[in-house]
Amino acid sequence: MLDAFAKVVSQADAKGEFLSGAQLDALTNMVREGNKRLDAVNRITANASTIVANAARALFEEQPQLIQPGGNAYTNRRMAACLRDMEIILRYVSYAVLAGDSSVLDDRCLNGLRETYQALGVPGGSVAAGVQKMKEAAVGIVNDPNGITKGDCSALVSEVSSYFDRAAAAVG
Ligand code: PEB
Repeated sequence: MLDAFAKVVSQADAKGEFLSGAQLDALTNMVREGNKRLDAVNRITANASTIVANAARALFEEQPQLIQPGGNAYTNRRMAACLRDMEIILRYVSYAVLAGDSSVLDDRCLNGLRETYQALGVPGGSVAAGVQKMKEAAVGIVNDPNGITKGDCSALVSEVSSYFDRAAAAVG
């Protein structure tokens, strides 16, 4: 599990080199923009249950077969497992946003997840659709101009989006 700092250190160390100017510039920028990142993590974290519930509701509206008899979210047990899975994925995305690196998401959540879903008979494409809906909700919340100092969050938002895309691609 790496963060943006540990990542460049391990890359430089593997080559036996000092950190490059470009690497230091990128990290300096990350520190300078750090409050935006923390605000984004804070907003995703504070709204996690809303993000999960709304995404799940939208997913079941779009794919009602999931909640019909024989569907993969039919019965309370499976519904609970599904909501829990979405929450787990969102939690690891929030860690990746904080770390500025996807390795925590990759190593602890996505690694082997496709195979797990195949073994369980859970449709990965539907999980991916649910993750995309969480992305839309999270981006909307991160970009909400209310109650926050206005600034350019486009780079951060595209980074946040990339972690959701990564999760969706890992199972879809
Ligand atoms: C992954 N999900 C399920 C299981 C596991 C995971 C290991 C089997 C064990 C169990 O049921 O608890 N666990 C989960 C995860 C990590 C982890 C992400 C990462 C660290 O440790 N059903 C649907 C939707 C989808 C869904 C498409 C979006 O209709 C999910 C939610 N996951 C789902 C369901 C089950 C499951 C288990 C329904 C139960 C499957 C079953 O027992 O039939």
